Formats: sequence, C-alpha cells, structure tokens
Amino acid sequence: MIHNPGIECMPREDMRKLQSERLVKQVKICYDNVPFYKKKMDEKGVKPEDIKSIDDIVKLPFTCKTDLRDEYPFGLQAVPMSKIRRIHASSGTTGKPVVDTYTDNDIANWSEGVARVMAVGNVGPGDVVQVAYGYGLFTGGLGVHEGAHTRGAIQLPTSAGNSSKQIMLMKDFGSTALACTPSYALHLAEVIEKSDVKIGDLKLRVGFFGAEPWTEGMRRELERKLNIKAYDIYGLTEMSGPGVGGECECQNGTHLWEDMFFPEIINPDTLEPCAPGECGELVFTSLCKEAMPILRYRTRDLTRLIYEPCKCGRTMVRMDKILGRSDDMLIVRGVNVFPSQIETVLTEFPVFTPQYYITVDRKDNEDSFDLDVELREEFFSPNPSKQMPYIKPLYDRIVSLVGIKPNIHIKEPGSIMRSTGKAKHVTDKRILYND
Ligand code: DLL
Repeated sequence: MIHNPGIECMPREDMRKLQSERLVKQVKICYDNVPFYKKKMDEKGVKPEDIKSIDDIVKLPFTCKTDLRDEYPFGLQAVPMSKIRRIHASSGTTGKPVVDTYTDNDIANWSEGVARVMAVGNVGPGDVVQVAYGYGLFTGGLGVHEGAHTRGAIQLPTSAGNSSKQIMLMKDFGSTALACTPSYALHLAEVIEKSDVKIGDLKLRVGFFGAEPWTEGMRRELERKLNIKAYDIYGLTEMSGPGVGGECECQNGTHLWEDMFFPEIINPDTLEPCAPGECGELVFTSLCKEAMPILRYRTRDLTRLIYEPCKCGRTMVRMDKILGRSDDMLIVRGVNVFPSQIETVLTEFPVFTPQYYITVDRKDNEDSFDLDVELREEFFSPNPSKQMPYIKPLYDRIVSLVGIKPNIHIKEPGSIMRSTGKAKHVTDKRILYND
C-alpha cells in the first residue's frame, strides 16, 4: 500500500521542481537565521540568490558531524525556542551528542516519512505495532511510534529490552508488526525458540528493522524465524530520525523520501559528486525542516543510489543497503573490512548463527583479526576436532570475499553478547596504542 501516492509516485520532473522550490526556501532560511550557515556560505562566496534550482546544490558548503558538535546544543537552530516542541539526541560514543530539535511541522513531516515505510507492510487501523526501539533521546522509539499513529495503527510502546515480557505481550496483545533493530529482532526470535510460545501463536506478519547495517542473509533469517516480511527502515538523528526512507514491497533498495531530504553521493576524498550508480558517501540536504534545517550533511554512510524506475510504482530514488559507515571501516593489514561483510558470509552457512564478534589487535607490528562465531545448537560440540570441518569452509570464504585471514573461534550457542539496540560487533584494541 502506498501512503501518499501523490508524492511517492510523482513524475520525476515534477519532483525536481518541488525540490528546487524547497531548496531555494531552505537555503534562504539557513542564511538569514543561522549565523553558522551565513559564515560558511560567505566563505564559499555563495549567496542565497545563487541557488535557483536543485542543480545549484553543488555550490553549497558541506556540513559535518564536527560542525554539529561545535554548534552544540542549539547553534544550528533557525527558529526561537518558543517554536520548539521536542528535542532528541543521538548517543554517540565520544564527546557531545548530536542534537535535533523539532517544530510541530517537523514532527508531522517526520511521522509522514515513517508512515510511508509502514504502509509498505499495509500497517493501518487494527494493527498492533510493537515498538521495541529504545524510547528516550534516541529517535527510534518515538519516531516509529508517531509513524504508527499517523497510519491509524495501535502503538505498543514496549521500548527495547526485557525480552521475555516482549514476547508475552507480543502473544497476548496480538502484535502484528515489530519495529526494532535487526540484531534485537534476531535475539527476540532466539528467545521465542527457547520459550513455550510457538510462532503459530503469534499474529506477527511484518517487521521494520533499521538503525544499523544488516544484510540480505539476516533478512532471510528473520523472515524465516519470525514468519514475517522484514523491511528495512533508514534514518538518522540529523534528518529527524527513522523514516528518511524505507524499502518497498520489492525489497530491492530503500526508497528515499526525496521531497524532504535531497540525497547526493560524493567521493569522500575529493568531495566531488560520484557518477550515477557509483558507491560513495551519502550526503543529505533537508528540504523542509523548520527547526534545524541542514545543508549537504555528510552522513559517512557508504552506499549507492539507484535511479532506475522501481516496479512498485514509486518514483523516488532508491539506495542500496548501507555497506557501513566510513568510521566503522577497519583497516587490517591494509585491507578495508566492513563488519557487515562478515555477517554476509556467516549467513551463507546454515550451520552458523548470524552472531559474531571481531577483535582486532596488533602484536609485533602485525595486525591480528580474531572472529568469534557460534555454531547452531544442533551442530555444536565442545570438542575442537568436531569443530574443524566447519571452520575451514568459513575461513576460505572470508579469505576470498573479504580478503582477510581470520583466526576463527567457535563459541557456545548463545554466548556472544546480544544487544537490545544497535549491536556492537568490534573491539579494536589498536586504538589504545594510538592514544
Ligand atoms: O538510528 C535512526 C533510526 C532509528 C533509523 C530507527 C532506523 C530505525 P542515529 O542513532 O542518529 O539514528 O544513527 C544513524 O545509523 O547514519 C546509519 O549509519 C545507521 N543506520 C540507520 N538506519 C540504518 C539502516 C537512527 N536501515 C545512523 N541500515 C545512520 C543501515 C542504518 N544503517
């Protein structure tokens, strides 16, 4: 089901016109109300009058995460505090959080973005949407909550954690949709397997998973284990939160809501636009944010855009699965490794669970790459000689696909740390030596 066909299926020329109109306004708002943008544009010699259409976007300066931190908390705000209705922030691992603030209209637009994603799963009145993203400063919980509200569905705000209770409520309240990180969804599936609840006792039919990279293999696993259709939902705090885009029924790329967020792909080294279809860093310009508009924000997410028309009828551009963030990329013995590549390989092997943990270290000037994996219950034996036949094919596949020679350690099923939010897959001990 398409939530807003007038916009989602708009002819591309009309979309360009809408984007142009909105960009012109958004840039003027930034220049006139946010000293940070005035300074940046003046430095680049660009005036609002120079921005006449969406094609002129390349004239604008970029905004980086460090700019957001420098302007913490409200330096990028374009309206007085009396117009603000909500404040969210991303946790981040270092320093100050990234803040986003919202007017009433911003919250309405944000909910519209999430509602468009939920419509793909035909979520509407009578559906119980179990929102197991964290509620709080994180945008996942409240963002998805509002989107479910816009669809006229019943919101079940369980937040993340307390897995046994999640499953009890899922069964007793008849949840039809589950929204959480894919890693937490997998954990819930494992808890269900170990409980008295049968999948047939549940009414679950659809899931909206995001906030972290996940692979096609993980989708297959979640769809099989939970007997649902699993859709990807993408977003980031700086662009309001979840619902910057989502997958359609074709599950073949994430449509980005281009009427609200204009995407570009740039080469992160040269900062030049990439050729259409080429992989690079995703950059967004908000087109109708009121409280904290944002120009050419460098997300650090690596992906490519797909402009070929989609069979679903939506005309909005699609993006490929996010390979990872440039700052999550590990360089081990000179090889670039994204944790999601390990998930891709693991899910090719039915004997392994998709759980993994990477530890990178440096000994005698050489990098080591240790990989903890779990065999499924039915294949596990503590006897190392019985594990060997499973290790060799996994090792070979990682060497050929990722280009790195891992030290593989087989762990007991269930022993790798599960997460209720964004999963942590890596410890890079080398960072300690650089401090
Ligand atoms: O994670 C917003 C969100 C909540 C999205 C719930 C989807 C569902 P942040 O905490 O600011 O916001 O993190 C944003 O998470 O730049 C990506 O690196 C990553 N990310 C978000 N969605 C996906 C996804 C929320 N579907 C950062 N696939 C982004 C891959 C994702 N990575």
